Amino acid sequence: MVSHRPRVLSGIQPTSGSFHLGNYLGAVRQWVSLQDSHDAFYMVVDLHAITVEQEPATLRENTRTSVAQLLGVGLDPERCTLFVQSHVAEHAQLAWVMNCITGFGEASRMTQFKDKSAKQGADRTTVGLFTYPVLQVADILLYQADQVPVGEDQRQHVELTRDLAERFNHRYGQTFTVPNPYILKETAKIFDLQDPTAKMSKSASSPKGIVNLLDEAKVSAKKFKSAVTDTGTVVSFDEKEKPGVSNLLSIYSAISGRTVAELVEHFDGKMYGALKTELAEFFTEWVAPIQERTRTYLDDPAQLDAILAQGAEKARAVAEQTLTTTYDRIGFLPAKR
Ligand code: ATP
Ligand code: LTN
Repeated sequence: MVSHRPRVLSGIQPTSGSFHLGNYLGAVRQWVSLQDSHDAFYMVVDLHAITVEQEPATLRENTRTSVAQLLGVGLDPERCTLFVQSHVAEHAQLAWVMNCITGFGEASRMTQFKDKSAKQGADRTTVGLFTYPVLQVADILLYQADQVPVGEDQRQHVELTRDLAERFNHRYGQTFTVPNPYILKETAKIFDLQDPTAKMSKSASSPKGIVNLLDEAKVSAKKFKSAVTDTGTVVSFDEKEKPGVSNLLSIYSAISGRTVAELVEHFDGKMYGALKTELAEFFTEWVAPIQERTRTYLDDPAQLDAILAQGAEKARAVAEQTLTTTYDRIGFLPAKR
């Protein structure tokens, strides 16, 4: 069937045993809702994960858990193409081509690379980490994606994708769709519960401010209850003056579907403690079915493998076409078999 729906593509790294609320609210939740309106391609980006050191058994396990969680939060393999990046060889192949049209200075300006490499130190930073945004460019362009649902921290990488697509098209003729970022303002950046000026991140120094979807609900409830809040007592939304309370309100609003204004009214006359306790309770109920469904998928590895095999096949069909055209445009001889 020829699809006329716009295409979306996104990816998430299997670098941890669980997604956190930032991953879910910033990106994955949009993946779920876009399945119905868009031709959707979603992948677990294991090639990206090895840009920092990974233990093979852990990588394998985290990849499976990532896929199971994506299904657990509502991705439906009948309505989207769900696959693992390394199952489609074209990602690495197109990445090489993209590396060859990327300026060294241009790549050096990527803030995520600068942050991560500064944290790790030069000796532990790999060339793979340096060129990781270019692999992401290839991920997106291979599928001719119109939109890329991600959190705010990925905006620069989508900008790079646009620049490289335009550059290639200009040099070699129209080949790639120039994509747009799809970033929802309300949840573009979820903050750490202990340091509400820093983004919630898998690689944060302390786990206390990170709410993981697969943690025991009791553990997460405790994290909400001990979230750092601000001076004052009135529950109101003010990201500058009250970053802690505002972050909790954003989270509560996003998972409950109630607007921030409604919540502020609801907490009128109550203190911060009431917000934390209620959010902890709401989260506990909300996360239970997600955990349950994730467990069901993890308990059936054969089904998971079958879903991934089907996903990779659908993804390859698109990726092969784009790579063949790209190779031809560049001037590579066609491989006769
Ligand atoms: P790391 O800290 O190791 O970079 P991460 O926690 O940022 O990892 P990724 O796998 O890099 O997780 O991100 C997956 C998706 O989640 C991306 O689209 C990213 O923009 C989004 N995301 C990550 N953290 C947040 C956050 N705190 N708020 C909103 N979106 C986020
Ligand atoms: N770099 C992204 C993950 C990622 C991605 C992609 C996102 C890899 N390839 C393609 C969107 C489209 C990150 O979350 N760190």
